[in-house]
Amino acid sequence: MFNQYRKVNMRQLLILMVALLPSVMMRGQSDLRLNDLEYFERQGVNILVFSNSFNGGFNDEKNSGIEIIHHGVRTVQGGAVRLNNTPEQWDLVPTMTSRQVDREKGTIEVGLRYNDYDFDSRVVVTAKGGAVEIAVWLDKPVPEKLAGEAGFNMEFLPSQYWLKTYQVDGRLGRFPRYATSQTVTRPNSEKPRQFKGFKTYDDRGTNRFVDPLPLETGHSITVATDAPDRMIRISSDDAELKLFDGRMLAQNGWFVLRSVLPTGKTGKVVTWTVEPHAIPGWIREPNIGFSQVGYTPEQPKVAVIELDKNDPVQAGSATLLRLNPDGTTTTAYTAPVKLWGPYFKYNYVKFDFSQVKESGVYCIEYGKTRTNDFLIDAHVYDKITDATTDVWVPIHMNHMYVTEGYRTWHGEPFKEGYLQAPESDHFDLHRQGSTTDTKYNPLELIPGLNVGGFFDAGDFDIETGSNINVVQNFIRTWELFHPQRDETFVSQEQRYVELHRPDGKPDIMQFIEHGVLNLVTQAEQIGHMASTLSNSVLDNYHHLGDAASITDGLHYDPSLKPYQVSADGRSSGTPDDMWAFTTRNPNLDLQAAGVFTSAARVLRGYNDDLAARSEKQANRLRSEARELLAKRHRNHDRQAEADNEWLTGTGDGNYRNVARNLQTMLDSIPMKDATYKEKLRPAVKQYLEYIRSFDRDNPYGVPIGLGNWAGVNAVLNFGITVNYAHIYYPDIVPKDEVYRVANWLYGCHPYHNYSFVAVVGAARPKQVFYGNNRADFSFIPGNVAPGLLFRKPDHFENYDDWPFLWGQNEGTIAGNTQYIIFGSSFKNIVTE
Ligand SMILES: [Ca+2]
Ligand SMILES: [Ca+2]
Ligand SMILES: [Ca+2]
Repeated sequence: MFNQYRKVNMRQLLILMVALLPSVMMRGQSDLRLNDLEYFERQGVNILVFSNSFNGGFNDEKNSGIEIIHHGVRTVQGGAVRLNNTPEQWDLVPTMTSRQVDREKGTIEVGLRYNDYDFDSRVVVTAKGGAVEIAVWLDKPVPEKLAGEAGFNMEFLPSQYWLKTYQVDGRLGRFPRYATSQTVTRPNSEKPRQFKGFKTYDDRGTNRFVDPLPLETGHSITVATDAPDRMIRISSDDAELKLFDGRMLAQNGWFVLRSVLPTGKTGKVVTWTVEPHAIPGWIREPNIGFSQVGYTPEQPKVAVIELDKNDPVQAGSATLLRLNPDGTTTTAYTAPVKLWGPYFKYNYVKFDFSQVKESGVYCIEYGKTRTNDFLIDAHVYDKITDATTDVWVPIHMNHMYVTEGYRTWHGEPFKEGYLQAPESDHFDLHRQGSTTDTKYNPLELIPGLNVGGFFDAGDFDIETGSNINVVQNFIRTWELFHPQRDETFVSQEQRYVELHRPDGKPDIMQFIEHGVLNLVTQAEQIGHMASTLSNSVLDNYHHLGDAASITDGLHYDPSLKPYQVSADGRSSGTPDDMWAFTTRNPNLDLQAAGVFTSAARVLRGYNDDLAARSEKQANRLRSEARELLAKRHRNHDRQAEADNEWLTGTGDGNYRNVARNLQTMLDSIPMKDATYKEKLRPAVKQYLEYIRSFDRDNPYGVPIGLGNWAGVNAVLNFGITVNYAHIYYPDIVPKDEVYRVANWLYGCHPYHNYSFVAVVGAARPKQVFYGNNRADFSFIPGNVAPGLLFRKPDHFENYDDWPFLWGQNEGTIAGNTQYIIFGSSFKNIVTE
């Protein structure tokens, strides 16, 4: 069968096209064409023009502007008028003011604006044969303040270009594996403003910022001269092209190609011709999605095969191969694949090998593509939560020294504690209102907050909402499963955690205690819940490395000079202390009260003092919050009524409504009488419809998120609800339904077939993504990736060679603790 990724010669291709594939001939033309989805397309090349625009929240997320998806991988983005040689995440981004698509002319034009500088430009992209022309137009000259700073930039993904060669005006070079090019410093006064006036750098009192020098300068460049799938030719007659290494300033920087806009000029000021090489007849290798963890003998086993739209799907079949202990490989099962159909840019077929039940080592073959091996065995799911509970979670314990064998994961962070945040319109979506809502003055130390709590993964703040979720997840895990597992030594007295050292106490109880310690202390010291305990300065928010080195551990004393340390060695003039953001939010207080009540219940007999403190704060916060909310004229009763309408059948309840509410209802079954459970039955029946609606929605049968965050939380929530619907109503929701989310997590998903859970029993887990090790190009065992990030209009991706994109690669403390519930309940069902 002709269905694999191959570099075929044109003659072979023509024969095949004529014989088999009239549709390939239509699409195989070498010109870029503006397609119905408003991007430029030829086989192997997609050029997107602001299908994804810069979003204000986190500024440059390396997901926007002009982007190139090159032979299936998004390797270029950030094409826009920018104000820096190598923009960092918090440098200003342009607002897209207009986007016009002219099909007749084959152009896309976007208007870009920098409000801070009253600076407008237009970028016009036009298809010209196999290339696009990108032109920057100005109606007014570049503002004086941005002269020499504003330019047109495009950014190249380092992990796809490093060690590949480039050629600039005939001179050869190689993209460096690590950033080691040259820089200069310039006065801060010349630096274009950054996000809300914050600074990404600590200039150590020099009043100067670092500016990278170009690796090369010229009028024509070919990148990846040695790799046809990555090769791009770019030339400009009217502007100089400069190649920079964005990693000089920030590890998450990309290679940047840039032309500075001329000053004093209007009209068409910069013109580039950009021609991504297309491998003739390129067809993407099929992505065979399956569970890398494997399958139990009796469970349904369906691989989903993702196919290039130019890959023929008719009449194909797939084979399950058995790898025998004597070194031979035999065919265990062969069957025709079943067409599911198109979903966004690819076609999907399914291969059902459920009838193979013999324990053993297998792999799947489709055409010339063969997967890695996997197991069919009764025990494949036995250890799916161990890495998360034993490794990932303890490493994310804040205010502790955490060690494992010979390795210290981090020292004790934030020894100096937290200051009352002053009024601030801050970064990371935080804000402190005009009053503190506390007895503390701005920048006064709030005592005792540096205890307990969990890092918010890629950053090191205590997001209170997430920490509440985390404690709730642990409490649920404890109350449902009572896991006695003890693989972690935790001493609050020594502020010391050691992995793989049992200490006679169940780890989950210690995690609950650790989370509650921070939350209760917040309630006691602040009087209510902080929205977050976070960084005061942007130059330590983006910290990479040991959390203990984020701040200097010394109290900030404004009477000292910056970087000066007091004679007694206990304070410094460096304003790096973390802040507590304390604007009162009674809804958050109510959530905390809920978790304190549960915490008091489970901690009683384990840590009576903390249980009593929890209960006291629960009662106080609850009554105060209700009073505050009543004053704000919120009508809770009406909301509760609306939430319950679907249950009694008086509302407009359809199954999506049910989906929103069912988990809460299932959770209360143990507390209610039998009639309640009976009353829920129609809702559970509707929920089964909802579960099965995903079989029509997409080829993978789970809710797939299309937002800026890939959405593993929604998938896990779905999985947990399916599990509990099955546990309480096995006659309505059959056991076969519970495997959907496990399949998705462990490799049956678009783009690649790696497990989203680091190291978990999987033959091919993801290897590059992060918790609090963002720059390590590695993983922390047990981490769960957000998953498949959707880029408009039709592209899913999950890089496994570039960690930094939070929407696809940042495992979070809330998501990972949800995974523990999902995994624990799933294991119980499977082994029942
Ligand atoms: Ca955060
Ligand atoms: Ca323990
Ligand atoms: Ca300090």
